[in-house]
Amino acid sequence: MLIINIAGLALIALIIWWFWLYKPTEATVSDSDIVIKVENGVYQPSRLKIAAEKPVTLYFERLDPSPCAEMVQFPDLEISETLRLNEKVGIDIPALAAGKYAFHCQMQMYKGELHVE
Ligand SMILES: [Cu+2]
Repeated sequence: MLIINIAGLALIALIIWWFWLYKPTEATVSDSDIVIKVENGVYQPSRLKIAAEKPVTLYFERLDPSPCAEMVQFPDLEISETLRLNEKVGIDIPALAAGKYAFHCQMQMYKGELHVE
C-alpha cells in the first residue's frame, strides 16, 4: 500500500514537472556534434537548429531504461532507430529543406523538433 502511494506521488510529481515546469532546451547543431540525452521523459536538448540543405548526424544517448525511450522516430523523414541503453547512437539526417520536423518516441512521450533554417 505504502509503495503504491509513493509510486503514485512520484507519478504526479513527474506529470507536474513534465507539463508545467519543463521548458524545451534549444541547441544549434554545428560541426561540433551535440549529444541528445534521453532521460526523465525529455530529450535534452529537444529543439535542434540545423542548417538547411546540409546532412548532419545527431547523436542520441539513452539513459532511461524504460521501454518508452527505446525508439526515436522522425516520421517526416521515415527514420526510426532503436536506442540502446547508455550508448551513443548516431542518426544520419539527410539534407533538408527549411522547416520544422518533429521527432519522438513510439508513444510520443518524448518529443523534440528539428528547426531547419
Ligand atoms: Cu515513449
